[in-house]
Amino acid sequence: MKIGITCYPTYGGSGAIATELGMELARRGHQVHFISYAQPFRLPHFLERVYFHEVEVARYPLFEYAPYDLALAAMMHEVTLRESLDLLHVHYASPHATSAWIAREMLGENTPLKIITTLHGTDITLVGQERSFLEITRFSIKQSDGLTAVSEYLRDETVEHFGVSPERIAVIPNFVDPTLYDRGRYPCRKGALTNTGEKLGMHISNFRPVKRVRDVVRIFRKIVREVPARLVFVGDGPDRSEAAHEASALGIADRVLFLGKQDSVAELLACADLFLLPSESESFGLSALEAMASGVPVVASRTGGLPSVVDHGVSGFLAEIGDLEAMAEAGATVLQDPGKWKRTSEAARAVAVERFGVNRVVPQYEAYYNQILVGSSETAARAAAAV
Ligand code: GMT
Repeated sequence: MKIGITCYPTYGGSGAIATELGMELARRGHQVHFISYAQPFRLPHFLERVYFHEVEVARYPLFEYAPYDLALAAMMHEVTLRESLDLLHVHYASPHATSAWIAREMLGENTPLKIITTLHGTDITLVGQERSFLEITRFSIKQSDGLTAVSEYLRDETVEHFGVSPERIAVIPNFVDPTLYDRGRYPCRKGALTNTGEKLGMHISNFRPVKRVRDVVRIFRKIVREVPARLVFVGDGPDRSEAAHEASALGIADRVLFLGKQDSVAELLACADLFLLPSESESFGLSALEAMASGVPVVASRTGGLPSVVDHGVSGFLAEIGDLEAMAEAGATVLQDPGKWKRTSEAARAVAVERFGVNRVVPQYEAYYNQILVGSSETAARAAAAV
């Protein structure tokens, strides 16, 4: 198959999973064309059957806002014609589903192009529901030939707020490569991050308000009263300085390290003893899954799609949003009890491999694509579920 993939190329779960998917599809013999304004951050420079098409937006003094959506549509149209793409798979509805629709309109009936939109999170729960975006998001996702959502929670939100019938949306979860996210694979350089005998807590995100990074610091402050530990933040974003400020205000700045954006996430997770994700909302929580594959017990909010990833008390711990006491207690308890830590770590890894392993999930996308090319989104959703 010849597949075009559009995603946000920057640090974030939707871009990460879109890129991992493209690379895996190429490994399975498909030809994959990434179309975006920059090279996706997880894409290495050369891979067989993988191509990158950079969208450049013309600047003109008249434009206060350069029309990226149109430039993207024009590039989708051009690449489809030149490379004879079978389908375009766009990740995150706005504006990608709209640009894909424009490209398909431009192509006309003589060049049939199927569009699949994967809904990831705030494209449905936040951005898409803003008044100015609601109608165009509704229109664009309904125009897609296929729709997938990364969790049942997100499918239900889409049905409720956008009036799409549930049968049209296939739930295909995010996935992880357990050979890459494997704490046994990397020599642990914990000494570079902690002192002897200290546990290592970790948080990885794009530091947007929805991640509640101040809560991460507050939870850690409670944990560190009971367990000698350090906290490592990986990533960057608008609330990074808030987290740093909170650490200073709580008198634990010397125990908190900010590494900024890092490429070697799997290697860092291999050193972690605990992963904290106290988000306000999370349609899935890819970073939690990557931590679990690395055998790291996760403490997270009971929100959105997280309960479908973390089984409370078995492969991690969940508490209500903002219940810092419960999250800290769960974290401190598992760090202090080696038997419980080992059981949780092993269960987390097992769930990641068995339920969300790349070889289990990517065939669901392939089955879905095949059905979209010949049938409807309803039959495609059933085909994906049958894999
Ligand atoms: O929706 C977003 O906020 C952006 C998106 C991203 O690009 O990071 O995150 C969403 O998609 C991820 C990948 O499917 C999920 O793991 C995240 O849970 C989800 N974020 C939210 O729902 C807040």
